[in-house]
Amino acid sequence: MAQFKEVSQKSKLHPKPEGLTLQYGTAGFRTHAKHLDHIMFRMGLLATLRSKKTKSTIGVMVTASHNPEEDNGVKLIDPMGEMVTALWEGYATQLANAEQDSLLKELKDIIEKEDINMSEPASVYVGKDTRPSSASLSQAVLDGVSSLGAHLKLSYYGLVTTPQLHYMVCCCNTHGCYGSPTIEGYYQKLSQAFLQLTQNALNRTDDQKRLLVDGANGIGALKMREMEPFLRSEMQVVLSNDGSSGKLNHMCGADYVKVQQNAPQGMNMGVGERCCSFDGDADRIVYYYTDSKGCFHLLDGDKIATLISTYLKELLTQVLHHMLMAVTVCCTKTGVKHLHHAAQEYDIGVYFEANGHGTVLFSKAAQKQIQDLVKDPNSNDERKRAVKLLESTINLINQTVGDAISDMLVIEAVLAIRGMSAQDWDAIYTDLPNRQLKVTVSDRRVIDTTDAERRAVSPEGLQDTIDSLVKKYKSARSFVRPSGTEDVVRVYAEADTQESADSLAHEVSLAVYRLAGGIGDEPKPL
Ligand code: G16
Repeated sequence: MAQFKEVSQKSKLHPKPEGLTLQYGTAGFRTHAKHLDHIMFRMGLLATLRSKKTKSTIGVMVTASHNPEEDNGVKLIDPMGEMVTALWEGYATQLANAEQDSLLKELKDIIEKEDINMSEPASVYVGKDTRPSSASLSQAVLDGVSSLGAHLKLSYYGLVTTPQLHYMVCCCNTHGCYGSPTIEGYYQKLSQAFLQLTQNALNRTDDQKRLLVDGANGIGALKMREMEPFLRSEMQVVLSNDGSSGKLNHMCGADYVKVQQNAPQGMNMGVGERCCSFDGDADRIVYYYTDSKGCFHLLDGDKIATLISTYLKELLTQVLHHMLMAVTVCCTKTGVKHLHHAAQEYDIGVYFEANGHGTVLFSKAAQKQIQDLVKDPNSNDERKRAVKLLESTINLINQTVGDAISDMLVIEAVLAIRGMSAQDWDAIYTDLPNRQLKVTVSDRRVIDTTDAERRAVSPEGLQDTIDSLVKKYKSARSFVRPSGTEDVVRVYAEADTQESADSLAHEVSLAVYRLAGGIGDEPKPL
């Protein structure tokens, strides 16, 4: 076939370094950018196959999100804007690791297994973040897509946030039902919903509308600037780390703030002022403020989930007063794809990782019920208001994936409607002092976990050691798990005081280092 001939020729321009193997991880392939050219080309091929198979538009995003600037990565976006299925993650790994001379064989194997009709048309949307390597790597994706070229619609969006690409893929495949599949359509949909919601907040001063935003020196900063005019004067954004000078994610961004429990560089925080940080591709957000004693307070994904779910519960109580409403808490493995699937099991699923990655899902039935209630002539004023608020909240949320800009607007609207400050929000509950550390080991896969990654089943003896260390401290817990995006093991510890949490985290890190093949220097006390 002519198509395969072209693949064969073009793939020589994107050769695979012999012996290099990579795994499609928590959020796609992610490693140093210099290892990724062949991966990008091949993911272009795979996205085209996935599009032919599903008869839908598929997205390919070139980004490494929170990772350092030298890294890069790629992930595929399925038709409804969700992460690609586990089966296709397997194909991605299979294709990525095929040596140069067996690439066509592996490609044909996938076509055969999936019974793909190669004369079907294909449509692929490609986007990239602001990393220096993203320009040439996204070109490699485009080469891959176009080499399987017949009946192809290839749309290259250039610089976009990851959630914007998810949104556009979903809009395209729902034929505009979810919104208009353009960046402008995204700004319009979200800003209209935001302006409708904030109409319900009376007499806000300019100070109350003010939000300090750390753009992580990434794409989120650019897109926030683009969006500002759409928000009229209902939000006063003070942007720092906007990419004009600093390095991506360096001493700034959501991951830095969450892990360091400290303000990013370059942000001038007044006492009690609301601040937030995006990550490198703007799919995560954390909030924070400092109190009058100069003490830093983090409002992470757990706090965001609490704020949004208590707000939704309040509205639903006003709308459904006589009906039973249960709030269930469910834990999954790390990775939004796991949380997303769990959230889909409910009428309304609010999911957030502590690192600030999350969104809210409304089932079709729940959305239909809310739409019917909007039209119900028998509603009293309180109920009408609550239903309208719910409707606008649904429109403001990017249900395809966690989205820093959308989440930020939801949080700002909820705080405004409820007349809450950052301190009021923080007071909903008190976090135990905690600490997160990383340990480098020679092969992080030696750590295997169970119970939503809360217990380690291998290497032998590690969990027993953790259990006995935890017993030494008050109100303590500690978990270890291999990262899905970096070559490290993550350690989490909490206890009654910061000192205890730090000491437990250090002791557990040492246990990981000793029992799981640590490399480099032994972890030092904090
Ligand atoms: C990705 C995933 C998240 C996950 C994060 C960190 O986020 O989408 O679900 O929490 O990686 O994973 P880990 O701690 O295993 O390295 P992002 O924002 O980096 O794409």
